[in-house]
Amino acid sequence: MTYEHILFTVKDHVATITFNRPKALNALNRALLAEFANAIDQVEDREDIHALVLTGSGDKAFVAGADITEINQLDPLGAKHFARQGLDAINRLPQLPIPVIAAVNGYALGGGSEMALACDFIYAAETANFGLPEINLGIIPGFGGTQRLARLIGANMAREMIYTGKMIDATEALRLGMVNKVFAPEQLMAGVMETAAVMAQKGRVALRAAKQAINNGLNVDLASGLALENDAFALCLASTDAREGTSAFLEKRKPDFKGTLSSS
Ligand code: DAK
Repeated sequence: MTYEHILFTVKDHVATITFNRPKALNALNRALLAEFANAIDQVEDREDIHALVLTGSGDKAFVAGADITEINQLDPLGAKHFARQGLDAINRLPQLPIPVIAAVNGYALGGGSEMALACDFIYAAETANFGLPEINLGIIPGFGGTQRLARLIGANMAREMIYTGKMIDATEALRLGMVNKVFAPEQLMAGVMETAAVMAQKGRVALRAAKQAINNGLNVDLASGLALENDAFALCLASTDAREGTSAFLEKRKPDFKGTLSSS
């Protein structure tokens, strides 16, 4: 597939998807979402990709939401199709076996905030703004915002943001725990890539196990979550990486992780 609305690059085991409709502040239209889904397929299939970064083109926006021109034309059936297309793609981010960082370089509004919230964590430029302004359009967040925002920053702060549609800046997002780190705009990608590179050197089996244990554990009670962790831990010990990591420590050398199970 040739991409028109996104850029897809891979360097040093880190893939970057850049939403690339700067004239529309990188708004998510159907064509972009189809390309995004295709790029996620590639990320899932390629074992040489150990981390994924999402960001936006230009210095103004990460993603200013779903494309309002398209929403304006949606009938209920079209809305269902649009929702499925967007939700399928966005919901795959927490399921990917590798860490996903949102590098929020400007406006992350509506579907843009929801895209960032589906990532493992968010780094932001000082100039970033977050919001779920759907209420101003007579709709509600439809790509998971009511659920993921409330789980991340608490129901009351999520209610205030969603009921008022007001934006918050990067400093406030950091205070609320929505964002992990804030950077000067020109430092953002370097900061993101530094963390992505650290994660990319770890064993794939352990990274995947940690991600699944955290994400699946958040949806269940503590005892069930601890049982999930236990299973995930056992899986790590079936990997060559666990033997390599512990041997490397004892032999005082750097581990060389292969990301495979012992039997493969
Ligand atoms: N869609 C389409 N075009 C957009 C856009 C968007 N979301 N946001 C900005 N643009 C376009 C503007 O129309 C303008 O185009 P031209 O007039 O130059 O042709 C260009 O980008 C630059 O924007 P502005 O001139 O407005 O720039 P400003 O700096 O003055 O303002 C702004 C920046 C981000 C504050 C403003 O553009 C703005 O408020 N944008 C809209 C933000 C918004 O409301 N986003 C939420 C969209 S609703 C669903 C599931 C999910 C969703 C929908 C359905 N289903 C379950 C069916 C998701 C909904 C949303 O995300």
